[in-house]
Amino acid sequence: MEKFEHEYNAEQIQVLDGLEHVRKRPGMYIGSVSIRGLHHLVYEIVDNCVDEALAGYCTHIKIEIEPGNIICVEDDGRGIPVDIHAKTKISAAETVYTQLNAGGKFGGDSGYKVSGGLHGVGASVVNALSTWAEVTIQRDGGIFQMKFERGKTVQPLTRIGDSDKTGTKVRFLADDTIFETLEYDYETLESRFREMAFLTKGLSISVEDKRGEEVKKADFCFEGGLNSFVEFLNKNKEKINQQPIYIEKEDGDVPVEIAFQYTTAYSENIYSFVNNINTIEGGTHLEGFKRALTKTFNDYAKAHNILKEKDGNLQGEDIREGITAVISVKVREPQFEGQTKTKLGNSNVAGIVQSLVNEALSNFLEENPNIAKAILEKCVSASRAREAARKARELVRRKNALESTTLPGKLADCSSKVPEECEVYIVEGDSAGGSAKQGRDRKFQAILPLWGKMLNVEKSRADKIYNNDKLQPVILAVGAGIGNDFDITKIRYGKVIIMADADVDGAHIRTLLLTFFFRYMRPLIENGNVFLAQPPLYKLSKRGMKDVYCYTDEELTENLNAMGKDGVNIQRYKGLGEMNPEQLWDTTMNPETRILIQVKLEDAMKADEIFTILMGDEIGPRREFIEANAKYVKNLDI
Ligand code: 0RA
Repeated sequence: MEKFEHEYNAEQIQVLDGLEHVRKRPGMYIGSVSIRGLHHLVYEIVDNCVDEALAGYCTHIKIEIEPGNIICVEDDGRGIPVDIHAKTKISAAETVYTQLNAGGKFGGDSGYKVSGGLHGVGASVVNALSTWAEVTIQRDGGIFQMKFERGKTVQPLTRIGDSDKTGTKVRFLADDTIFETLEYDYETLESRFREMAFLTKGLSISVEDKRGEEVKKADFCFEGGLNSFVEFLNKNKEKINQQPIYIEKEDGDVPVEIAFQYTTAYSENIYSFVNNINTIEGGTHLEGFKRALTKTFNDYAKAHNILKEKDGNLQGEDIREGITAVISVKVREPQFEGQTKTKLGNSNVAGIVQSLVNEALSNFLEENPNIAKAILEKCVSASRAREAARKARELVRRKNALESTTLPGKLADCSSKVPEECEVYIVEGDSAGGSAKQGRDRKFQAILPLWGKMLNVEKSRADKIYNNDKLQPVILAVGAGIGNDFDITKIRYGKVIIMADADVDGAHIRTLLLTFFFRYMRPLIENGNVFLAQPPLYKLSKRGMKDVYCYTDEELTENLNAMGKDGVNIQRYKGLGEMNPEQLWDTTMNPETRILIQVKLEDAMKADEIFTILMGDEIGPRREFIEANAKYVKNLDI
């Protein structure tokens, strides 16, 4: 067996400093040391394989989560080069794994390696943040292996056998002294790999979770690329055009792939990617797409007399109602801007995307007049609804101006006017509302009781929503408008807390309100202002002891074992209304003792899917979802 030369020169010492810095400030390299950062390690390694696929040399990537949370990623690419690197005097492969930013120099010649954002930090960062890592390379007729501990080489690249295959395999164990948890979430990884497979047409990605007794696995390979992606996103929706409209073209050195399809839903679902990174804040590629849609549909509608000259133009939002679209561009030197560095700034991309979409869409509309008509009918009625919504909103404004108050009558407001310290409890039902009003701390807690049947916004347009007597109080109480006009800086409360019973009706109200916030006040969720109150399920009382409240069945069992079962009275709370004001304060509203669940938006795509399933028209998917998730439901009262 041959060993590669391994010596430490000045350059090597710098390398060690670099990796030391990664371990000191991991957040700078991978965003955080939470589960997000942990998952990022895997994406980082898989991204390198995807680059090899984009360069045309890799067709299959296999990811395994082994028992003990060891990650194994294997590809069938050319294998990382094993020859001695002239400058560092160590093998190219070891350089890639130990030198910060070496990835760029060795990262294949796909040329689209990302330099901004969190991505592209490379294998060396993963190595630095791992208790150990082991890389096995097959190429040039041999099998080569190297090993590391916390980023430091413990076995330089060594030839360990012969092989006529090529490829790279990486195994690593993330460092538990750095990460909050090592427990990978299979579902999160799976959906990211599905997304990667959609974004790289024809690439096969398989993932397997071998940690538990029940092995979970999935294989992804989509010859249809983004076409398949859009079909997947729309699987539970009613389509207007049965086949997505598909564009794949390269212009000015910028490869563009776009697919979009109209559904009968009212929401707009557009996802955009640059170099396979989800650009959550959008940017120039998205702007170009939107401009092309607005212009092409307006031109077509005018030319075919669907819109008369005297009618104004359709607005962009009318034309995007019910659309599902995925836009993917590859940009050599992307500039990422915005708060989370996920907004594309390169201005030339807008024009490139716009002209490609203009051309492809106008051809499509000319060739498919029936589909064009169906889509435009929907746009026109969206436009009418928007106009009606504007009038409804003005009416609300004027009425409030006359009554010289903008607050709903049912709201029991708090005395403080400092939004950061104020909270509003949205409470279902009469008696619970009464208890909450008496039990609260009126300095900073406001109560808004809701009565009767709540509107399902998934099945209604904006005009109906403004006019709805159940939602209007919520809109006015929050005080920041709605839809495109929603202005997070105007919110009147830092916490908007939904307080509903722990039964099916309560769950229904919660879901209806969350759907409303998700579709019409999304920044409120994104900004972390929405919470769910957690009322207790049981009260245990025993003579001579303080009452104990239990919030889960596990807690009940635990406490019964602590207290001893004899002489304990167990009261099961069916609803909030069964608690007196003092109990409600103690258990659910007192910031010192209550449990609040913050509603987070981890994944807009997943959220859209769930709201569509739960609140949309189709019954089959809803039943499947409920059956599949029944095991998570703890307190089902039927
Ligand atoms: C640069 C050059 C060559 C291969 C790779 C990079 C490569 C990197 C990774 C990372 C994970 N899997 C990978 N597979 C390949 C090969 C250049 C040549 O053979 O001429």
